[in-house]
Amino acid sequence: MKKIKVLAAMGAVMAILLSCSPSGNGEIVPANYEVIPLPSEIVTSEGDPFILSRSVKIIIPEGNEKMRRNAEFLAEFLEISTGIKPGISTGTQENGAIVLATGLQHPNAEAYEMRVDGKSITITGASEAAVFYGIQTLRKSIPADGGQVIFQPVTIKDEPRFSHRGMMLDVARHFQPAEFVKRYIDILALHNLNRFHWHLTDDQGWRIEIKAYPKLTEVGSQRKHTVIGRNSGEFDGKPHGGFYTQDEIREIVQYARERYITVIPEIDLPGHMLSALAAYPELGCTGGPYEVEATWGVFDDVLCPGKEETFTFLERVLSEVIDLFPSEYIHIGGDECPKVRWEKCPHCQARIRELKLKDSNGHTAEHYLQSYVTARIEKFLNEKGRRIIGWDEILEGELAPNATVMSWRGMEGGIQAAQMGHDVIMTPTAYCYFDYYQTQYTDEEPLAIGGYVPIEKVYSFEPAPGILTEEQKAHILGVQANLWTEYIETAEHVDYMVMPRIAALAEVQWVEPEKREYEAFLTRLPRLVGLYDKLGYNYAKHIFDVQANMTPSFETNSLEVELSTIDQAPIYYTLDGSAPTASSTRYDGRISIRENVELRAVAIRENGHNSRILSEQIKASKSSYKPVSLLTTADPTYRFTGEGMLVDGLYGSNTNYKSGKWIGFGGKEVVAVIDMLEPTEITTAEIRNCVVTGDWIFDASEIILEASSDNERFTEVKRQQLVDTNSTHWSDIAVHTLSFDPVTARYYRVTVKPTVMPAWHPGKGRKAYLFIDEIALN
Ligand code: NAG
Repeated sequence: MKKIKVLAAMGAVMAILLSCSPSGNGEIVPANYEVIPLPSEIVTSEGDPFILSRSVKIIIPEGNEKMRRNAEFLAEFLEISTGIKPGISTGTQENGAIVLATGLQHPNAEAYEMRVDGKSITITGASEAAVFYGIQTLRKSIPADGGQVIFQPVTIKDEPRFSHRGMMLDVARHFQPAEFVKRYIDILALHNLNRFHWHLTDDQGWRIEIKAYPKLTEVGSQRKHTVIGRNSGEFDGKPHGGFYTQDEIREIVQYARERYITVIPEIDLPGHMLSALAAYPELGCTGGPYEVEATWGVFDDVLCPGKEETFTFLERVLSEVIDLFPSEYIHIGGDECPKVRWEKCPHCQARIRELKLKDSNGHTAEHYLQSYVTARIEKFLNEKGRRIIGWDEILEGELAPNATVMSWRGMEGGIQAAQMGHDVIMTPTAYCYFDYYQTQYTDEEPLAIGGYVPIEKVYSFEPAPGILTEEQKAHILGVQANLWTEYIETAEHVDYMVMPRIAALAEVQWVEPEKREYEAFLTRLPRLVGLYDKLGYNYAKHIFDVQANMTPSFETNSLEVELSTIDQAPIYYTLDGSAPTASSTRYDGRISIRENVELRAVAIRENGHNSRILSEQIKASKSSYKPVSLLTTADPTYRFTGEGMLVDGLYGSNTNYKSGKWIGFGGKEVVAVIDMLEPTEITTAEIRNCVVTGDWIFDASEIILEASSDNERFTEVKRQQLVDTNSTHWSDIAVHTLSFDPVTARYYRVTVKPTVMPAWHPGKGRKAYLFIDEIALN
């Protein structure tokens, strides 16, 4: 691909430009075709550029409504960015026109070509949808802040990698009005997404009008209040509710369709159904009473599949759903359905006997009962010409014959389903959960569910893992990200969680992996961000922050710190905790740290868009930056950068155990040996555990410190037993300091043992996870 060159012909066209410049300032701004998502092929050439003048027209084929709408979109987009609103006409090509056409012969219906020469811009698509993507490319190639745009001659050939390019929105936890949903669809369209997964029902609210069951919205769409924070036990005292009428839904489906986005509705069943149970308690195993849930989590009361009326209910609801949504796919949820009620329910047990369901292959009869529900609903929908998507729990028991699996708890479900010949949509939490934090500095963030999915992580996602054969990979229909809204109430907050991570998602969905390069993506991003500004979107600004790459070096025995910004803005820093300013030390290479310091850094920009201040407290101990080896292995998901994290002098500041500061071990002891390089006297050992018992992460049960001069024979220095006296869930950072008479040795071995989970906990009798951030010997 050739880089765009500054045109030699620029001077020659200057005079014409000045006369037709909309802003009158005559500033010439060349279009840049390297937009997000990056087109497959961009070949620029020499020659006269195309000049966007006030007289420009958009020409479309006659009698094609979709193409007329495409032209209207283009006219509107051009007006937003340049102030020029082209007229639209049908017929043959004229000089100075933008020509939109279908008829491109291409196996991919979403493929388009865009050609620019001195006379015209032509976008030819394999379908109207494809033309729309060409329009988006054209629109995004124009700088958002106006000026006189000139287009260098180019031939762009472009097609998406995946056919399912989705984004989910949960309107159950927090309802959003129809206008909001349309705005969300606009954001998807800007990024070339083509599937809007609409999570319409959940424990905390039923949001879709169903004529056959009016109480679903009368009762199920309203909750009396909402818990404050993360299930604090205190409530806000404000009723919350809302739903979409069928007319509104039709309008939204049409709005999305005009933007070539298919709306996939989700009715989450048989779990996450408390809002429906509150309205129709007879559909639950116990008969209720139930309430629309006001806290977050997974709840034991679910639909009763022992009763035939549950199926009548589901079929009637789904019949109305399919009348409203033309999508071939209907999402039927299937996630997080506890089986405790079914185990005790006479109706469910009778159904289990009737169907001769048995515990087998590691699944209980009740898991097979959920498979029965899924298969029965699938059959119902298949007969109506529709197909189902379910969360990866539908693999537990027996997978319904034609189901598509949405893999969220990792990639494994998706891999397994693809290997079984089923279609898959990848949406693993570690890359695709946009309700997770996007920075490690969570103290300054709006409250989120936890987790850590920075934009770089999203960008690094490869949805078709190498262990699949080519044939199996063909079952990966695509990728989507999910926005669950337990902690997200406003449009501004939605914007903030979605953008710019959706830009990274868009490239994962559209661009072939060999063309995906994070550094290059970052150079494209500021121009898209310019458009966000223009459109009034409240995107997250972390990308403009100072990035710190901090690695303990066992060669220099120091913490090597590298600072950077995406736009190479100058960075200034201090090490004494004072606020950095333009008169502080300017960063010009790596910083080596061996002592206790507070690093603070800021990027200063001419346009005033300075970064937020990065602050890192570095607490060096005698063991910091000394070679450490782990004799047990960390959990692959929570290993992050590995054993060096134990001696990097960096501490997790809160109980967000996915922040990359904590290293996690699954139900096994941690054994680490630190080589102090020379005999070193110590009198204390401090070990910190992150505890979140709700996530099966407990404090240690025992810590043992041993010393050795040869790394072979160790003698015990200190052993400390820890007893957890809590009888309910808790989360905190537990700090353990072992003190002892001075001991001198070169090698120290630290063993941290996990707890066996207590009787009050669902994981009782099993060994808990252990998370540690540092071993400090002093
Ligand atoms: C999961 C739940 C969802 C919740 C979300 C928060 C799925 C399929 N299920 O526990 O209801 O809102 O995580 O990240 O994601």
